Amino acid sequence: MLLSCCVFVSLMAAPCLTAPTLVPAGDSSPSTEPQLDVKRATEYLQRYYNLQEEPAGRAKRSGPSFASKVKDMQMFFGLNATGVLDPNTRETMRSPRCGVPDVEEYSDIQGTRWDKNVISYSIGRYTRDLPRSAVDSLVGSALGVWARASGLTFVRTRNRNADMAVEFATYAHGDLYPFDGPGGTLAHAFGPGPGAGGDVHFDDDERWTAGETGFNLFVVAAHEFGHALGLKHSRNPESLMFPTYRPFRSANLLSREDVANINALYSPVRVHPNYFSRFGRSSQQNPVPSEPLLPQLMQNKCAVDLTFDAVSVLGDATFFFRGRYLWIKHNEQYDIKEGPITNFMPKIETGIDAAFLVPRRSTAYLIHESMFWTVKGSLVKGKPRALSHFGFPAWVQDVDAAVHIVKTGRTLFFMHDIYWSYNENRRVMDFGFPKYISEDFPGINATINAAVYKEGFIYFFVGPQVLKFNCTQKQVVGVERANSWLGC
Ligand SMILES: *[C@@H]1O[C@H](CO)[C@@H](O)[C@H](O)[C@H]1NC(C)=O
Ligand SMILES: *[C@@H]1O[C@H](CO)[C@@H](O)[C@H](O)[C@H]1NC(C)=O
Ligand SMILES: *[C@@H]1O[C@H](CO)[C@@H](O)[C@H](O)[C@H]1NC(C)=O
Ligand SMILES: [Ca+2]
Ligand SMILES: [Zn+2]
Ligand SMILES: [Zn+2]
Repeated sequence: MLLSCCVFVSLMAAPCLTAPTLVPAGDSSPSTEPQLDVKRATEYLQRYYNLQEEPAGRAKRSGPSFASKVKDMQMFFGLNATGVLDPNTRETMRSPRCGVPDVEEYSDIQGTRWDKNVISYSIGRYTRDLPRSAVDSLVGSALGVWARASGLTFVRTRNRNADMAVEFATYAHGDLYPFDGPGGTLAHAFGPGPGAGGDVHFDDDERWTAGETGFNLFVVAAHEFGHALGLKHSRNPESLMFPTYRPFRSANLLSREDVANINALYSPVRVHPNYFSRFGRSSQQNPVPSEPLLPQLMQNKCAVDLTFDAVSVLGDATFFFRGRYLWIKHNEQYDIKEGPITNFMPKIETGIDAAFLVPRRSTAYLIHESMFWTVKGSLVKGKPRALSHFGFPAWVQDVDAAVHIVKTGRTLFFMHDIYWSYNENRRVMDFGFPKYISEDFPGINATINAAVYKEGFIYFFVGPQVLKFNCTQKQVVGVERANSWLGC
């Protein structure tokens, strides 16, 4: 596992902590350097510049390889490549920085990336420096920096097997890279991969803050997540991926170089959706035929395995969509109207994947792939609009189901095993989404075809079944056949 340790390390301890050696200004001769500086410089170069340990018993640490590694380091930081520990070099070595090496052996991992665009993360052990909610929010914001630049989507999970497990730890903490107490290494991260891959560790001996004192968790986390996504250190001091810690950055954090590098790994424009849900691909119970069912084809609403694509209340009736066919059941009447969708809504010549009603606006929304129609009463208004209107990442080009929860003013959009929450009052996606469906709706563990909210319950149409879900109890409280809703 490759450690992308972005430890903002000052190998020389931060000045306020210890100042064991006064470095004589202007002294740049290796033979007169204080021993402590040489020792620390050696550790620094071993850690970040692949300086090999000298054979045991050799006291001098100033062979040609030492000098050439000093030069490597000086070139990385844009210093004069003198090969000696001049004051600028020592000062740079003292700067808090990321623990991930600057040179690699890493060249062979160039291009290491996640082979998916939905990446899960978990937050394990927290720090006591900040309230948990603040840690959650700063970590979420740090991921948002990369989500905006890359089109990647990050989903929080309580599962320990998350792709990127975040935790705070001190000294030895179960990997080969023990932390070093206050100062020095601030955090480190592993590049994409199974197991420890993608994991991010913060040194809890640092003082983590949300502001300008101590170390700003948002900034350090954003840098570490860069490594967890596969990025290496940059020589550009303007870049977030520069190895040393700098608290003040522009609002966006990312330099043009950072954006170019993440885009080189993950195309920001969706070309092929590459989403593998935890349900597995076989759980798609109702694949939409590429050439939809013939509209004129009568459907047997009482077939045992009948499934729906979308179900929504519209006005005083409930609409059931399947392919290009529609059943309409009036709340107060026994008879059911049915026929091709175009019979009722001439503008809609496709199937409907998801539908929801916002009663406050007396408006329903009918979604087909990446477009949606707005329906008032039973009248389709204007032209279809892009699903991205709701604030989805670019790769989301369809949803499985949607439901509006009157009580909270939220619309939930379900896709495979994740869901988003949209605030209809503020008309923005809620922070912290998407989330895994199974974590908030235990018992719903297969692709949701359709969902309806009625009298405090969400009814999930999953294949030929309807699961009645009590949101307070957070559990399925009943199961019925989907077409029992059509009186079968
Ligand atoms: C590099 O060396 C030149 C000449 O010795 C000096 O003027 C300059 O300040 C040095 N630059 C750095 C970054 O140390
Ligand atoms: C869903 O969960 C139930 C009970 O937890 C289980 O019996 C069923 O096999 C699961 N279905 C899938 C598709 O995982
Ligand atoms: C859901 O369950 C809770 C707790 O059992 C109960 O108080 C509540 O009435 C149920 N919700 C609905 C809408 O019935
Ligand atoms: Ca440290
Ligand atoms: Zn780093
Ligand atoms: Zn670690």
